[in-house]
Amino acid sequence: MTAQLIDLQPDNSTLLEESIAGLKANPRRLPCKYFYDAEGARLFEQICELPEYYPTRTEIGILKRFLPEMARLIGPRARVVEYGSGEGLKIRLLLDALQTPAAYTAIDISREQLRLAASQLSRDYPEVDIQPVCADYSSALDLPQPHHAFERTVVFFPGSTIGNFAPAEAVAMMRRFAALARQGQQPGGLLIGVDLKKSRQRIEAAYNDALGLTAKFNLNLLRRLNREVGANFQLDYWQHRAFWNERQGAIEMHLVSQREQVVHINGDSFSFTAGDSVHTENSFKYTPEEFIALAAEAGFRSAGVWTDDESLFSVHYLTL
Ligand code: AVJ
Repeated sequence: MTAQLIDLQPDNSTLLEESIAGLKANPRRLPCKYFYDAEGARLFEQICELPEYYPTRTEIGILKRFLPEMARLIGPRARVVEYGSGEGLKIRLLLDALQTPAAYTAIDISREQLRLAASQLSRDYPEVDIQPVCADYSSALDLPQPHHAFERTVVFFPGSTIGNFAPAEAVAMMRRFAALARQGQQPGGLLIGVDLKKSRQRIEAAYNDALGLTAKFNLNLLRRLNREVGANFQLDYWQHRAFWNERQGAIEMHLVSQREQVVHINGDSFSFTAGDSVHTENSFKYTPEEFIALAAEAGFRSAGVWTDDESLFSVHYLTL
């Protein structure tokens, strides 16, 4: 039986308010968490299959190779809490490797994708207490307690989604993970995927794919604002731009206005000239040492770091 989905999802008024605040800010920005409407979630799944987009397949390779070792470090009867569960593919690898996992809380902002993933997991893992929670996890959440007894809590945050948060926000978020990892009879930990620094060429190719799916994914945010909050963006007046910002250690995605134009959203109007940009996403990359230092600020210490043969991506296990 599928557990009832707990819906803490913000409504359209939050989307409207945050978007207007971002477009009034200098520099202009829109929150990347809003990429993931049904269409955006579908486009992101397709991005993960692209030859240029190395993170997903590389992380899955690392998990497949090293999960037995990771699972030994985690220990038996764990409750797993995943932030940004998406399609629910990676959690299967983790549940398969863990010794008698007790419960799985899946948190995601994309409601229909979450509902589908949770029902498939409940069917395939009947002995695990599956709890889908639809929410924006960028601020603190009240999570449900599992129905099953568990020994420790492990937070699972794969995909390098931590890179979408600026370092200070990433520390704040990991402090919340640390508090969660203290729940249970034994101290738990954080299993987290982190994209590694590498050549500009390799990173920029991953965010400027030849098929143009990343551009579509970026532009879909404007389409969503048109549909859900009555904005009137003209999609063909905007262009996708992604570049590696060496100083920040992040790839930046922007939408660049191709001409002079005015956009209306709910009584506000926004003027753009050709070349004006709206910053839609940061994706920070870290060396293992940089990330261990960041996690230490949140109270974690490194229990293991695994990478692939090309040193493209890393998975860390951090304990309290
Ligand atoms: C959601 C963090 C995995 O930053 O690489 C993919 C999203 N943006 N292509 C990333 C994304 C553009 C992505 N993560």
